[in-house]
Amino acid sequence: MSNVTVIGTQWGDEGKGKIVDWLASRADVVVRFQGGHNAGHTLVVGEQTYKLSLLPSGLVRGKMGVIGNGVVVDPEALLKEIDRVTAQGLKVTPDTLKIAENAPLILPVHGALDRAREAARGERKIGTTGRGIGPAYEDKVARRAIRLCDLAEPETLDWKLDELLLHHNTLLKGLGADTFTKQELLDFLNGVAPRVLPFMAPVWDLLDDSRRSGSRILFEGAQAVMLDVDHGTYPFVTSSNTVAANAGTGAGVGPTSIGFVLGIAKAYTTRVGEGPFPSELHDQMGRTLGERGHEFGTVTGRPRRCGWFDAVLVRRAVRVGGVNGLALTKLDVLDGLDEISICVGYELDGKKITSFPSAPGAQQCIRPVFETMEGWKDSTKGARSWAELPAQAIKYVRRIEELVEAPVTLLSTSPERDDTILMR
Ligand code: 2SA
Ligand code: MG
Repeated sequence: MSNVTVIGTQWGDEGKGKIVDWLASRADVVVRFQGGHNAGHTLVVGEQTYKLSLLPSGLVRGKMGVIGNGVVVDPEALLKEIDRVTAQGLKVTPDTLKIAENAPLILPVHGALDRAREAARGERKIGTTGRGIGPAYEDKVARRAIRLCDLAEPETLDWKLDELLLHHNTLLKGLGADTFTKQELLDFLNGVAPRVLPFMAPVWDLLDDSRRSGSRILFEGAQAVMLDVDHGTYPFVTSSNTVAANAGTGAGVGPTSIGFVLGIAKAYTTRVGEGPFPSELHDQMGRTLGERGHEFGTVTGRPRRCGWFDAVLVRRAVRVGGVNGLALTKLDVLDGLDEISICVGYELDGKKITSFPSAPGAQQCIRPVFETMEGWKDSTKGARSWAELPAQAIKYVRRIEELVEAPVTLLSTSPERDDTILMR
């Protein structure tokens, strides 16, 4: 295996954690390149279940974990997560975890602003995780972020925080929320610095060395293409680029290092938070998928909205995301259903369309056009070879490949790492 980049092709929670874990055993370095602790990756290893938010999944397999500059790092959340997984028996040390010097930090003001804005939006809320992700990325682009390397120059924090607070306190006041003092933030930063700084490293340099020495790098995406700030269902998106191209920018490597792009797709569709979801099921079938698939957010515990597989959206994700092959997950959730539908197009103002519109108004009012297939009675759960799959399940997988115009290269049949079928 050369380098691999894993991205979600729907709205997140496609089961990236398990696939990344499966691939991590074949990689040397695992790199996060965007997002922050809004991600939630569940890894089941024997009796242990690890819930990771910010840490690269490879740490669970004893591989080096890298947090790239494209990630926004909440130092407090990072330390809590390190403590939690350490208590579960993992070793997270400055030798096994490296964090980019130029990674922007999430400060308590960011979470406060995120939540105050969401409350003020009322009905029009985005449904963010409330973790300060958006405001932290805004500060990066506005050139007022505090970055990890700034902790090593504490004398500069004073004026940097003045500039940052001028902006944030004005907004917080306008929203009727509590403001912050410079001293509070200084105490926060000086408090975390001694524990966080040892993980700081020139990640770009280290990854370039890895590449030259033939080490295999796995880039671990968070969220998904439909949540990409450019290509997703804007404004109901996260604040980073989730497409594979950003693995280069967000880690400090060139585009040729990204390797094979593996898109993860769930055999049906889920979404947490607000925003358009054409194939959503508001009936008993939607609830059945949610119950069988245990569809609750890893980070926030929010119930996920459920619907049929939307081939139009995944085809878009394949094309803009740069996907070479798909890993299809949670097929077993569909076991035993009489009929299964796939969204193959939409209707807008009485006309059939085969592409997802860009304008939010049109995205909200399109209606799905479904194609329905016969289901299968036998179980696919835990299948480890193609031959163990019911004929109808194979037909379903083949139809998805045709519709999304990408091969299914991996099939995941349970949360267990070894219940994975390599198709080609
Ligand atoms: P944010 O907090 O600014 O990134 O939220 C903006 C939108 O992005 C969505 N989003 C997510 N969707 C699915 N899974 C995510 N991570 C957690 C998980 C979610 C959880 O993997 O389970 O625990 O609830 C994730 N992170 C962000 C979010 O719902 C908004 O629509
Ligand atoms: Mg998740």
